[in-house]
Amino acid sequence: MMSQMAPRDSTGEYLRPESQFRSILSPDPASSFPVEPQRYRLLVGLGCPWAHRTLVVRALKGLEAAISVSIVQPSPEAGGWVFEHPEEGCQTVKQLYELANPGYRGRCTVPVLWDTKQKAIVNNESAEIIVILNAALNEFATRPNLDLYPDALKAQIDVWNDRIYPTVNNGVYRCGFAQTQTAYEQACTSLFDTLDSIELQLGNTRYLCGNGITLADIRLFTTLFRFDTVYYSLFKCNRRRIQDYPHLSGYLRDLYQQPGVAETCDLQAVKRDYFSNLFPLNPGGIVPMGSDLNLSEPHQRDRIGQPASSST
Ligand SMILES: N[C@@H](CCC(=O)N[C@@H](CS)C(=O)NCC(=O)O)C(=O)O
Repeated sequence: MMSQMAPRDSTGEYLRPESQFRSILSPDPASSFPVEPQRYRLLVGLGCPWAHRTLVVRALKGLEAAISVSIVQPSPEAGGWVFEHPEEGCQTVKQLYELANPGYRGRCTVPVLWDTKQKAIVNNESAEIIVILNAALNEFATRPNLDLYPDALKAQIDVWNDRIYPTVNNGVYRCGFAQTQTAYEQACTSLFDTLDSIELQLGNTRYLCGNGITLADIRLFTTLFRFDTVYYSLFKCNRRRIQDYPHLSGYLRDLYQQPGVAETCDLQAVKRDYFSNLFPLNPGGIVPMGSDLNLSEPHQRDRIGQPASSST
C-alpha cells in the first residue's frame, strides 16, 4: 500500500517524481505563453505546501487582480484533486491534465499555472512558478518593487534552497514515507540538522538571507506552518517542535504576519487533507483535535540583525 502511494528506491527511501511542465511566461507577445493579466490561473489545494508557496508569493506581490485562483479539494473517491466548480467542463484536476495533454500518464499534481486562453499547463513545479510570479507580471502587481529573488542574493538563496528542499520540504515526506528504519532515521537526522542550522542563522539575521524576505523564506515557511500540527505526529518528525526553537518560532510568526499571508493559511484544511487522505499512515482517518497555533502573537524579529541601540 505504501509503495503505491510513495515511490521508493532499493533502500526504502522515498523518491519524489519530477514535475513535467516547465514553461515560463515571456514578455514576447509571439511566445507560447506571453505575459498578460487575467489570463493565467493557479490551481491550488489549501492543504498542499507546494501550492501554498504560490499563494504566498501572489499575496506578497499583490497579484490577486492579475492571476486568478481555483481551489481544489482532495477526494479519495476520485483518486485525486476535484474542482469546487467544474473547470473547462472537468470535475477533476486529472481530467484537466488529460484535456490539455491527451494521453498524459504522469502525476496530476498541484500547483498548476494554467493558461485559460490556450487551455494549457504552463508549469506544474512550485519552485519555478514562484520565480515566474516574482518577476514576470510586475506591471500588474501592486508591489512590483518587492524582489524576492534579487540578483545580489541569488547564490545565497540557492544554497539555502539546495539544503532545505531535500532535508526539510521534501525531508518531512522522506520521514513520513520511509519504508525502512534506516531510511527514516537518516531523513529525520538530516531534517533536524538543517533546522538546527537555520535556528543558528536566525539568531543573526531576521530572514535566511539578511533583513529582507526572499523565496528561500517562502519555501521554508509553508513547511514550518504545517510542522507542529501535521509532520510532528503523522510523519514522525518528532524530535522537536517548531515551537521549541525560539528563533524559528518567532520567524514563523513574522512571515505569517506579512501582508496577505495569513489569508493564504488554512490550518483546518491542512489537518483535514493530511489526516483524512493519507490512508496508509492514518487508516482510521481521524483528524486530531490539536495542535492549533497562535501565529498572531508578537514576534519581535524586527530587532534581530539591528545594531544594538546606544544608551547615551
Ligand atoms: N514538485 C511538485 C510537487 C507537488 C505535489 O507533490 N503536490 C501534491 C500535493 S501536496 C499532489 O498534487 N499530489 C497528487 C498526486 O501525486 O497525484 C511541486 O513542488 O510543485
